[in-house]
Amino acid sequence: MPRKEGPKISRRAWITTTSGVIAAGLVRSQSDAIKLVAQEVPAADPTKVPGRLVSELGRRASAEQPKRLLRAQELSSSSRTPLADLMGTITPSDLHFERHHGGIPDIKFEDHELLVHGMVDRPMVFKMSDLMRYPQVSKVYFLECSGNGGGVYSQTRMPTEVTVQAMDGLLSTSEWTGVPVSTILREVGVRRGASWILAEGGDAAVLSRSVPLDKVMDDSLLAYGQNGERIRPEQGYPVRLFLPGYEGNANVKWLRRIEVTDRPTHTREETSKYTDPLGDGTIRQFSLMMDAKSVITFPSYPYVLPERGWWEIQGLAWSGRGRISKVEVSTDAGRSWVEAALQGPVLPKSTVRFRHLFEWRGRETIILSRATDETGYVQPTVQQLWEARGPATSYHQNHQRAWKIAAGGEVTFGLGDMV
Ligand SMILES: Nc1nc2c(c(=O)[nH]1)N[C@H]1C(S)=C(S)[C@@H](COP(=O)(O)O)O[C@H]1N2
Ligand SMILES: [Mo]
Repeated sequence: MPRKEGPKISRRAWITTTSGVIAAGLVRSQSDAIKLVAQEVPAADPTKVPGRLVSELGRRASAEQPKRLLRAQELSSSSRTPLADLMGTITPSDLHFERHHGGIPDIKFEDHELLVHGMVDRPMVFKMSDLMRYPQVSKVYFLECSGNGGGVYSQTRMPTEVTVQAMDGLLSTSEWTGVPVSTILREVGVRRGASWILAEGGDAAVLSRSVPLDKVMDDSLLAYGQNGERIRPEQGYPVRLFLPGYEGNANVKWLRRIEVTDRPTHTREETSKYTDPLGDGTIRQFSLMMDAKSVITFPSYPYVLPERGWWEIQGLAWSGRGRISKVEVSTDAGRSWVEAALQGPVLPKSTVRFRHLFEWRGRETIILSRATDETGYVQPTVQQLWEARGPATSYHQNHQRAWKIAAGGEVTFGLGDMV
């Protein structure tokens, strides 16, 4: 191992410094000494030098620096989770994908207010301290933007050098903590005849969406916690609406108002956008459910299989309708399928990791995955999706993905070979 030249620190200097006596001229403070030892002698046997001491906040190993992939167009911006770099199912909070229509507002926890009104007996304003007094729940759920997978390719443009992150990185999974919306709606008393709510965000986009009351009363949360700490500003601090299994857009962040109504409000986000033209002149509206989907994260572009032999295909599967019941994998371009192992626990409306060991014999092939959920819904092929939905829509692209493995081991996006 080549060693970096640097100021020499003797064992004696270190010991003297940590005991509180400053070694003359060598280091100025105890923390400097810790830094010097850690940085200047990287190749030393770690059992022969003292290690770094405690810190208030943890950090990643310097060689492990996964990053979100950014896109920004004026005020509209997004960042994508590096799915292929992660393990298990939980997304580290600083790698959760983001989608902001008007940037991230700077909201103070103490100042934030949530107004709940409309068809209710007692309109109320809740401070965060009020919301936090209600019994809280914590649940693991995925969140996916309905634009995930759209935009990267189309029927006429099928690039091969696409990463999982660029294609499907608008997907993350967290443990969300909050109070069920049903608790708060019982508090204000929903009037007979009410059937929808309008949820409104306190950001520069004032993003607002209509949600059926049934869904809201079923399993929706006012989420103020994410993976054990308060929700991040990017995810809607101090509180967001969380609708398990529903398209990302309806999960209104920085939530400031809920209006109980007897019809959908037809906001901008559910008329000009987040609707799916079906190609026959009609348009699908309120396509809120995220249908079952799976992606192979390994092997995927830009990975190169270094040698033939046994490799474990891995990926993620999820469904907004409930649990994933099985994931099948094909290693021969969809001619035959085998059931992959699911790495439990298999939670409803959450991601599950699947694995399948396959022997790569050094021949060109295409690998695919196909998820089925507990309702019997099967992830469609891209042809089935285009037939049902037409070519114009870029939302809800949940069809099977394909990776092509070349004879040399190079892995590229293989959907172009499947259509
Ligand atoms: N108030 C508000 N809520 C919002 C948005 C927004 O821009 N403003 N973006 C929506 C979209 S399109 C998605 S996909 C999700 C993204 O949530 P995340 O940034 O926590 O991943 O939030 C939704 N909620
Ligand atoms: Mo989104």
